[in-house]
Amino acid sequence: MWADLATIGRDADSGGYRRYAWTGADADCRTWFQEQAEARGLTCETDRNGNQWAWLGDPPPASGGGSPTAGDAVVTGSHLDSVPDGGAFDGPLGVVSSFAALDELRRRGATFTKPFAITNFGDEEGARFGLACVGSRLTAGRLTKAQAYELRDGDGVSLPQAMEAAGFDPGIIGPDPERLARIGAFVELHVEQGRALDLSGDPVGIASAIWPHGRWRFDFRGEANHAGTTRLADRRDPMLTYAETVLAARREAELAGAVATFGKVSVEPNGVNAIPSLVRGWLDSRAPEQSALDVVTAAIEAAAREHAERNGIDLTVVRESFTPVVEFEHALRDELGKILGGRAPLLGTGAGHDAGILSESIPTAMLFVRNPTGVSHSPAEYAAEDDCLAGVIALADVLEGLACS
Ligand code: HGY
Ligand code: MN
Ligand code: MN
Repeated sequence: MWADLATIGRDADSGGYRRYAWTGADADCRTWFQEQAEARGLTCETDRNGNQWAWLGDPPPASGGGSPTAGDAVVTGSHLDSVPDGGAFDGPLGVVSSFAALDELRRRGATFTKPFAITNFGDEEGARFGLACVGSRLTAGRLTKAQAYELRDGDGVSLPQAMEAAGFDPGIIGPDPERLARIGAFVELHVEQGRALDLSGDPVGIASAIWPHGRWRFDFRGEANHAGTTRLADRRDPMLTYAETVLAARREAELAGAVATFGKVSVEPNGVNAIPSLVRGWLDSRAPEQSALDVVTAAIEAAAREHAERNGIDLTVVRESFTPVVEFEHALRDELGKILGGRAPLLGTGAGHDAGILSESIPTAMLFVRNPTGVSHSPAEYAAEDDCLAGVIALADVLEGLACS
């Protein structure tokens, strides 16, 4: 299963993955998901927002099982899209482990007493359109159709245009409360994006919370000019203000106990011998509490405005994505702890997930699998096979405890 998926969307040079929403690689991942589902006799459907759901179907009445309207379905899954040159595990480990956990439950002869499904949520990384968790946000009603229609990729292609080109009808996107009302619990397994489990020596952990985090676009507008003939005193160079802002971001993050990253930048006209007219920088900032995140982002923007003022640069700042703090529901979190017999420590994370977005609508929980280096959003992302198998067994134990007799 893992090997079949591993070749999809992988860049030969970097070894990283480029599985962006509504592209060919995304379509190939969706085909892979459908094949895995159908090979297990699951009914695969794609919801109005492009998320894939593979249903085991309703348990036979004899088992006293619920029905899809009972609101007690147990769902597990994750996402298959990636950041640019992302690693093999972020997302796919959760989806592959879901299918493997079902195989394990069948090997155990477990009997489902609740409806069960495996999901692939679309566009979790927001690598193409800049907003994280588009598929789950739409379904949870945390992104409106109008807002989704405003999303553009770097080539100016809108989200609806991209969906249409991929054969999906963007006209039907929107909240899906009926679907969420069928679900009693959603559990997402994910590779840890940090080293807490490596430090504690545990193969599997349970999520306690997700830090509040967001993405802000800084547009620094200056004056294009000749790199060789323009006196320094006559320049309005936005690259200078951008650079000063990047340094300010690191300083303010250290002061606030937060993290701040300018990982993406675009320059116009992007010529070696031309002073830029426009530099766009995207800030990703996160903090353990909302108050710290507010402090650090306000301080970074204030520093940027001060430098812009001094350098004669026009600055606009737009918040493109934001996710408030997530405290996973204690009852489900503790149920997982009980099922795993205290073998899995609780840990927080600075990484966003679909389980975080859905947590406002339904009870959700997460399992983390040890990542020995903590590296993620990189081709170097890695998890040992033994730990991945421990994750599958833990997920099977959890699903058996939640959905089987
Ligand atoms: O950026 C994140 O936190 C997640 O990987 N989408
Ligand atoms: Mn990610
Ligand atoms: Mn992820």
